[in-house]
Amino acid sequence: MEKKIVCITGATSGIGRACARYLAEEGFAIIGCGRRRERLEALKAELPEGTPYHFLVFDVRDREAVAEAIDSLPAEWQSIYVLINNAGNAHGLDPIQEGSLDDWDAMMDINVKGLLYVSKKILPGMVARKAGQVINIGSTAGKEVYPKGNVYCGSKHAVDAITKGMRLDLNPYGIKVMAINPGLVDTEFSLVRFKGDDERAAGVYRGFDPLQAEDVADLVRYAVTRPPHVVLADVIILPTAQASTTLLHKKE
Ligand code: NDP
Ligand code: 8X3
Repeated sequence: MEKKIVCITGATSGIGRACARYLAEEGFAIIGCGRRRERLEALKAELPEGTPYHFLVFDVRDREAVAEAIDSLPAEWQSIYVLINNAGNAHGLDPIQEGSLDDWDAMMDINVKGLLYVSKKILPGMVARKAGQVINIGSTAGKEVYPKGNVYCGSKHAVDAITKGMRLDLNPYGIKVMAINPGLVDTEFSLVRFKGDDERAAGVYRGFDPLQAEDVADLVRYAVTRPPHVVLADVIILPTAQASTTLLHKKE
């Protein structure tokens, strides 16, 4: 493959999907991953004509499915240059004493262990080639904790620590490791958190101008196109109306 290859988890929606579009415009070949096959099929039509595109359908919670999917890549798709660990969601928003074990499992299994399963398959190739870039999509929830955010914040604090650990361990190989930590982004995130409750999800983004997925993708594009000696190690991106996870200036 002449073009550099980027592998994006969670490319069926929101930030991951916008990253696929923006990085294809930047000349990357795209591997899109997710569980919803029809959305991965449809993504091809959203990319600039002629963009090399391959998709992999798997659940990041299933370590064997992750391994099988990455192993199934045709030879010309195997040298992944950029890995964007983006797949993830919040599930529920409850005080700790009322939290659901299923929600907790989902967040730790997807946001933390899923990121590790995918990384475990892709990082050895980067190490062997002594080249690559990893972007972990963290969150302000990985920098602060907010009421009822307990386990989601825990999962994103884990991503923060794992990113730092990756940077230390991959440093001898010249691999860039970056964390991009968004505040409130208007995607399907809240729809998933509130289990399909459209009205409650829409309320999260009402009364201020939230980030759009494209704002985050624009930062990802900037990050992956820096010169070889520059790494955006740890960046927070917020909507202007947001000062912290708990302080948001909504219009009257
Ligand atoms: P979306 O719900 O729009 O997208 C989530 C993506 O993750 C989907 O493509 C989904 O694909 C994928 N995904 C979820 N679960 C799994 C799974 N088990 N296996 C494989 N893929 C999975 O939300 P966002 O775009 O907002 O979220 C992307 C990332 O950004 C997440 O890590 C989130 O924590 C983070 N983030 C979001 C913020 C926000 O306010 N929106 C703020 C800060 C960080 P599919 O369902 O097809 O499998
Ligand atoms: C998503 C941002 O504040 O909803 O990570 O947790 S928040």
